[in-house]
Amino acid sequence: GKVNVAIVGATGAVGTKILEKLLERNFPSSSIKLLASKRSAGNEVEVGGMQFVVEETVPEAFDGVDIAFFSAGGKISEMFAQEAVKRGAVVIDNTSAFRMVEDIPLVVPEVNLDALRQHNGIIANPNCSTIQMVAALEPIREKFGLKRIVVSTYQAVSGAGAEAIDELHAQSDQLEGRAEIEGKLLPSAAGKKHYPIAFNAIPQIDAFDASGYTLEELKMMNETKKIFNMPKLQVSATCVRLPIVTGHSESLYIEVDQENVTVEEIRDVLSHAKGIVLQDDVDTQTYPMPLFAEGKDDVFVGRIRKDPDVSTGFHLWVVSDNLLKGAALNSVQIAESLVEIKTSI
Ligand code: A2P
Ligand code: 11C
Repeated sequence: GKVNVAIVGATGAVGTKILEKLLERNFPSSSIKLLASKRSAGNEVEVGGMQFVVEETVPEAFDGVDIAFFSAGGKISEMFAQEAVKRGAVVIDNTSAFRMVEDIPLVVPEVNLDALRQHNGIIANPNCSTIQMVAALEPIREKFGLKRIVVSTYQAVSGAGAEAIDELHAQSDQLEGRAEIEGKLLPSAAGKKHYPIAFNAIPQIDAFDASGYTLEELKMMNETKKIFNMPKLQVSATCVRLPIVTGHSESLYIEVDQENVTVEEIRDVLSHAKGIVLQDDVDTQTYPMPLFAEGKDDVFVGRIRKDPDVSTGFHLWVVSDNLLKGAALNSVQIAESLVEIKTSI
């Protein structure tokens, strides 16, 4: 049967991409309802020659909905996700609201598709930085085992939403008087202090925890253990915001279980993995960059090197469009998998 879909946060940076991906991939929907705040209710949206009218997110909006994508922030998910489930929808939540709840699956289809088979109506989509990292590491983990990850990220502003994109553009337009550029939103909208992002690198994404890590860093650490189902995996993250519109980059140091693994063997497993594109040839200066990953579905991997000191250690550079595989595409792939599972039983 056909599926009635709703997108909560449909006017946002990720919501817009969810609609685009549903249409582009011919998702078997019979209707798509665009939901946002009261402010946008009544606005018309045109995508792929189709007209949509945005509606306010209210409990009754979920009547008759089969799959509801949520990407309007954790608070909205907390307010409406259970409501949507009560009215018969399966929720695919792109916020951090439910990711670490024990009986809620946290899914990257290439990694842990089986986790989808048992759910109570809510499925969580991981953080964008987590998704591209686990997608790149899964083929390596499967073949050689994985003991440790140390990751540093170089994250684009679109991860912080449409307003952060506007802020980067506005600050970039002030090239001349850069000393006076004033941050209003980043690094964390809810925080007390703001710094300019144009011409800067901010080593803070989201708020700080008592441990000294930021919430973004803790998400990467905790979500990775849950997705891999490896509570003992050693993971540490440093997350940095850069003046890039779209495309998160990550420098990964990993230690595998198996001894004597070669760079060639790692390249080989990655080159055969679905959704991964190897861009690794220093002779031709071929390596992933966010500018060229924007708008693409894949996770790009390059700069693969053996650590000079640790025999099981390797370094990699991983780049992906944070709004696509990091968010909208992964959510739509979860929905496609749900439809497939349902029709196969
Ligand atoms: P709106 O455009 O009406 O404010 P982003 O992640 O790019 O910042 O987008 C946030 C998304 O969440 C937007 O679609 C925004 O809609 C939506 N949103 C914000 N507040 C609410 C709310 N109270 N109810 C429903 N959606 C909301
Ligand atoms: C960023 N990764 O780039 C964050 C945004 O947990 O879904 C995603 C927040 C989340 O700012």
